[in-house]
Amino acid sequence: MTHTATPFPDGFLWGASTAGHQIEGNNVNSDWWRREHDPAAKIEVPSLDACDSYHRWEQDMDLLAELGFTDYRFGIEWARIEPERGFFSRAEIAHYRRMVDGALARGLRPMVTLHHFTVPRWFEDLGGWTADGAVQAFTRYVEACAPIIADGVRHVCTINEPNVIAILAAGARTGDQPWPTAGGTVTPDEETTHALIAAHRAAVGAVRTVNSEIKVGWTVANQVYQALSGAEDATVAYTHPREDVFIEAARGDDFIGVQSYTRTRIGPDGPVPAPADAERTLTGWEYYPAAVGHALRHTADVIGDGTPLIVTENGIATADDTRRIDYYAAALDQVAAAIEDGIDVQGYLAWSALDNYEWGTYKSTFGLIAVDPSTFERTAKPSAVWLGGLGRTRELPRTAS
Ligand code: IFM
Repeated sequence: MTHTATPFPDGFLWGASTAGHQIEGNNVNSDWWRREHDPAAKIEVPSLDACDSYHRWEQDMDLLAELGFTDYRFGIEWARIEPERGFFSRAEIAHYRRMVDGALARGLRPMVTLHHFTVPRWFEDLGGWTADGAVQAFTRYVEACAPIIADGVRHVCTINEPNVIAILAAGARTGDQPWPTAGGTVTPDEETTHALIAAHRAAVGAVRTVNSEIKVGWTVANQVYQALSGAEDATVAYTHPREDVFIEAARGDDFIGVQSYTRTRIGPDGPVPAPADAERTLTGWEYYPAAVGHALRHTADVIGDGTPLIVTENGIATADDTRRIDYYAAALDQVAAAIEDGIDVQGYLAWSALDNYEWGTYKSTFGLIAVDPSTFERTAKPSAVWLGGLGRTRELPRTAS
């Protein structure tokens, strides 16, 4: 499809996403930091300094704004804000408030994620999401974040990829599959699923109490489950606990975040590998930029109540930046087509702003901006210039092959 005029409506969010633990460095009080240093967890490399964005967030925001992006999604770390149960750090709250003000000063609209996979060690020690009082603990943390989000923050994401969290919880119990790469077969832990839904609902209420103008929602990982012939019913059954139950739980929110990277084909017995000749990215996933279009349509279908959608993550891990541009061009074509078909898509935020810590490795480079691991020097890649430039024109320059 060729798009001549801009398909993107006024106010459309154009940005890049990050997560605290993946870029800040030294998130020492978190469960992930502990796991990274536990030999039994068999994590390839620890995050250590990551991109040192805890200290260099101004450079990151300068770059994104200069490139043409108008929106920046970043996470705040519960483990920093509440280092011990019930003790809240005013200094860390002030730190994240400075980030919000810093984004606004640069013309970047901040989208804040309250929880992106990492929890304080004390929360894990209490038993995590399924422990008594977990939902209340999360809600108290959200309430403590009021000074960060009360003014100037348009969008708040409560919990990132709850479906992945529930899959990881199930995997941790069985010792299975440390990371739910596309094609993984672990069924999300049901108790964790219920706890996360309750935590989300409570957090939505808490955020609305802070400021009823904030748009609040959560961000769901979409694996784009595609039925092979004869496996239609099996695919519906497979998809529901892994994805749809989390989309349904977003009904009535102000938006739902849609996050997709690749597809997963389902046969009568479950996931089948990508075709042998498929191009694969650095994560091993099939190169499949059409994923975002499928994810948007599936989400709109399942939620069914017209809740606005925002692409809160989409991207590719590759060392070939030309291929990254191809991926984004083809993906944006899909986003434009969904909008033209009447789906209410209100923004597109690429994953990720920076080459960052991909949960155990630095090899899977998703970034628009390269980060030198020793000096932390940032270098915008051609894809960043290209995608940021679209933030100014809002016109798709070409249709990718
Ligand atoms: O890096 C992750 C992110 O933390 C959550 N969504 C998927 C990304 C790529 O794997």
